[in-house]
Amino acid sequence: MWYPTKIEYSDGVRRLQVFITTEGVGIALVQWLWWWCWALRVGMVQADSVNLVDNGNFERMDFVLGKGSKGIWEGKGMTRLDVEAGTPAAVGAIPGWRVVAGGVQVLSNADYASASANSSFCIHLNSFLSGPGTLRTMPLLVSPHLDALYNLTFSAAAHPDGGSASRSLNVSVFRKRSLPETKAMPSITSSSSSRTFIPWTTYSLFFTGTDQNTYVEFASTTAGKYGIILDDVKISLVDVNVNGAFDSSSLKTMQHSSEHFLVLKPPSTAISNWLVTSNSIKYSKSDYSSSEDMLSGFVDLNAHSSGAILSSIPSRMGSSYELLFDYAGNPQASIDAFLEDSAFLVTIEDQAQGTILSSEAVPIAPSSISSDISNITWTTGTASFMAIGNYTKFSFISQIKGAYGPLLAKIRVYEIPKEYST
Ligand SMILES: [Ca+2]
Repeated sequence: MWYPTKIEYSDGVRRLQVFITTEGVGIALVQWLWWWCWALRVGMVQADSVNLVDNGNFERMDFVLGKGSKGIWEGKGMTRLDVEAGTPAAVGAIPGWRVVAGGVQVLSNADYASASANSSFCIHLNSFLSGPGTLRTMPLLVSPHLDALYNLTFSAAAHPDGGSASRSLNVSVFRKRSLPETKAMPSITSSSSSRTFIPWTTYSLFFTGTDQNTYVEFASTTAGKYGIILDDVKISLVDVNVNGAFDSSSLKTMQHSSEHFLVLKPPSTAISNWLVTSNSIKYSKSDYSSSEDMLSGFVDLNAHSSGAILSSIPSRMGSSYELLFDYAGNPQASIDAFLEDSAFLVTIEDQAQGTILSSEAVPIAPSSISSDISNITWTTGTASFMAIGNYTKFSFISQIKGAYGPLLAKIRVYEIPKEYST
């Protein structure tokens, strides 16, 4: 069951929307709403796997709670820490966040059931000393791309220990050189006094990027000692590519060779949504250092010689898209291999007609290639195109000879919406 509630905020150009789910079904329902919402737009989407909010799940803390702990800011009662604005703890106790008004509390799951099973901490947006508090992210890890759509999700619930029956919260998105967008979230009703069965709700909002520094703020608007508890804050690019991070595959176990990769030959579709089209490539999911998201996989376009991979996305005729891809040279390759003008080609074509929409030769400077395979420096490349059909395919084709070639990771495609209405 879900509330078909859609609340729109608009400043004329940018628009923020919220979809509300009931408790319990959380992520699955958001996912479902997500597909439902997007079915009207482009048919098939998947959120980017990278969270742009540093420490969005509040699991990294710069103190220790617990009996006998000796952290810098030791928690009162040992399982709770009050963090007040204007104190050193406000900018240090919760990495990636700062308390900019009032006070908040870090709560341990030793006392309070968290929003997800593997969570140890959540945040109470009120403190006993200051009442309502305001918690703000540091600038997002990557500035959201111009006109690309982003999804902000978070879990919230009423603090179970006491307080008013109805709790409220404002969520704001701040972008440099733009007016902030603030959304008053629908009130949360206190329905449980149990610390072990907290009815968490997952919220989902959308905003568009501006290529500028961006941060997000959660401000309690609930008076008193008890307000809303918050966890699992995530911001992801709305990505129309499927499995661009290469993190889904049919390979049940990664049986690595001594060189830490699997060789895939045409017509392998072992990496979900990707087809190996030429020669052979190498795939790794855990070794080397992947781009941004350590859980993602990556490929080396060369296994024995220059290989190629292909993927396809649903597209809308006349819509513009941006393709982003992270690349690097394999440190094990001979430097001479990368002296060519082009390390690999990125070719985008309409699937039905075969019309080339974009073709780009990407060089990799030998000086940019890391010497250490555990610390690869990635570069983000871009290609843009306008779709002319319902499906658009794109290929990455190595131009390097030999057994080590261009590495690819984190391939994302986003539509540049003309209008954000659904
Ligand atoms: Ca957490």
